[in-house]
Amino acid sequence: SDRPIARALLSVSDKTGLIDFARALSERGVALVSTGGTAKAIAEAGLKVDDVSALTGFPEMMDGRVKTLHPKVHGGLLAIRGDAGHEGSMAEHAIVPIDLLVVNLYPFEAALARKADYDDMVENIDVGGPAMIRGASKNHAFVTVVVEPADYDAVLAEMDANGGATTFALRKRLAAKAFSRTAAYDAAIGTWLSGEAGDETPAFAALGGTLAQGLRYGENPHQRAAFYRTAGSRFGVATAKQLQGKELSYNNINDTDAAYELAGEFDPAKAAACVIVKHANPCGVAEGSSLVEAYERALACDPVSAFGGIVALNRPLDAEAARKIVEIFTEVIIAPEADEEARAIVAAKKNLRLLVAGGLPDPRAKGLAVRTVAGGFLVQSRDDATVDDLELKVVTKRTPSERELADMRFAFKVAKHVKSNAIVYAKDGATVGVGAGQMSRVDSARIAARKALDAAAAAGLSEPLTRGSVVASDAFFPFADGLDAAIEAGATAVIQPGGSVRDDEVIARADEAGLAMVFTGVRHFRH
Ligand code: 93A
Repeated sequence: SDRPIARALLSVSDKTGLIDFARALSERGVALVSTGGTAKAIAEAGLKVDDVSALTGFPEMMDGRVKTLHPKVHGGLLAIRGDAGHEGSMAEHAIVPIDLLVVNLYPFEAALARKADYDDMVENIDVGGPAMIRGASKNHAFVTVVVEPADYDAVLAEMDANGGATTFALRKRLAAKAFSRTAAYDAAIGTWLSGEAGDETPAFAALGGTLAQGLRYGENPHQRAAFYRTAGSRFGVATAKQLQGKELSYNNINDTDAAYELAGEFDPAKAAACVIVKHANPCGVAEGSSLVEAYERALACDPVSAFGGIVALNRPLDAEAARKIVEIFTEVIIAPEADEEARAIVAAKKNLRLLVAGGLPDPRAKGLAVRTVAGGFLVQSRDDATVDDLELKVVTKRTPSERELADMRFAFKVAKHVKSNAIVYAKDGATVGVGAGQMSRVDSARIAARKALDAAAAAGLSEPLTRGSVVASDAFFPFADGLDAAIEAGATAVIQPGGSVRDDEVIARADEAGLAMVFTGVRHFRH
């Protein structure tokens, strides 16, 4: 069971709230041990505190570089309580348990912000603090670790509610925060020193990952770049094995990721699926009874853009599909696997990169999506919503047919992976027009329809391929004009999130034109 906190070690650079916290601990019978400056501040407030040098039997030395780096400190933090061996070592070496560690680190980030000189920066690298934080955090089964004043009250509140002890739940949460803190701290140091050393590569790693591949350059030749793999990767481009072809470029990897993530939306047990991507947007997506059929239908959507594209498949590459794909210039093929015959066919194209990922990406998997902004970064959970899990609400007089419903689901899956504003026309499990990345939704709708006209002309058809199609929109139509473009193109059904203040207008327009429309209630912005 949780043991009452009997001894706390406090060592803080930021002394905000320190005295109140130390007093509160003291009042609860907790013995206080502290490093130089912290002990001085506590003693000056009239509280009883022991110097850490009394505990270690060593003076703080080397300008404070060595003050807590001692087995009496680390043993007290790391010992497993109740373990005969550990307790024996404690007894033998007169090590006392430390139940609460309160540390905030040398202000390295603040020194960075005030552009401190090199030596000052180096002196602001805390070593003993992170070591204690990591020890206490590892031993969170017994030890409470606090790395910022904002958590002082939570500790006191739990102590009061639990006879002087904290709960395992709080200790675990605080330990998680503590490891994140030391990681961010070291990342800041690594980034600064990388800049000083004139090589950003270690700084990239400091973002959290292991180097998967050095890259010749980034999005453009004057940018440096590298590819990192993060722990616990799902199946995807980072886990893929390149069987052949030229070295992957930064843009290849980015596009391959876009393509394969979309391929993962389609259950291989239900149908074969093929995605063709250019500049991180799908220019053709289709299902089929075989991969080759899926590929040919995907290609038909926009054969001009597909040139030099990335092809992603949801089933192992077979010979028939491989033979067809190599007919036009393709940068990358990615699939869960590739059979021997398919590999041999692709091998005839020396430059063509063939990647096998070992499995399909799981669209429902949890994960983080990160992007940088000037001076910081944005983090969000990945878009793990899939239309298969959503309840579709019919909002028009007409209910969609089964065929329309299937196409709407298909189109909405594709729209999720198209840069906003996204408009996707689909028919019989294949895209027939994709409008991506426009600043107005109506432009995306028009562009998608025009591309469908081009594809029809190229195929020698008199009718645009959007006739009798369904249309998906990644976000609601703010005005009825976006719908007008779809009606004009010949769409018969619409899938969209809904939620516009003008939904009534949009629904009325759909009813007028005899369209069926469903709302998903979920938006798929992608920027
Ligand atoms: O120079 S250190 O890396 N060496 C140490 O052994 C050590 N132990 C604690 N820095 C060390 N600390 C840090 O000192 C703490 O992380 C805290 O930021 C600071 C508190 O020092 P003082 O109590 O003297 O103000």
